[in-house]
Amino acid sequence: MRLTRLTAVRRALLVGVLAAVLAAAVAGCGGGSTGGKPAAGSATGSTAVATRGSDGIARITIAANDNYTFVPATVQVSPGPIEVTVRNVGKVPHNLVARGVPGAAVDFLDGGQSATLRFTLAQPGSVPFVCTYHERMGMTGAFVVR
Ligand SMILES: [Cu+2]
Repeated sequence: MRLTRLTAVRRALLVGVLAAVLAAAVAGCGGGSTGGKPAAGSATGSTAVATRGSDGIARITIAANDNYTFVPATVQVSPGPIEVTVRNVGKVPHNLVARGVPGAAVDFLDGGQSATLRFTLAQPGSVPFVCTYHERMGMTGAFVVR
């Protein structure tokens, strides 16, 4: 039915706008912006620092959204253990896999779901992470270890 279809399109657009607003709000709250150096391949590049707690573990929450971006897309962290919470703030399922790091993978998350994983980034350098389902749409990011 035509009317239903239009409503669905409107809803999809609204969800997209909300996701964009939310992404902007998250980026604004992070306070970790380093002056507009977007991550490669990300239209809405954002940077945050994973601060290390008194227990020696760095923590960060990464949102995955319906714009097929991670927020933040770039996570700066010192070498050592890191606990990453991935939250799907949209409706499209996403995962997160850090390349070449054993155990650094969050399986498929449906909209509204989140998962936390802990792994170690021992060596300085850049460790890319992707949503394996949307990597080709630019849904990528990186841990910058230094
Ligand atoms: Cu995805």
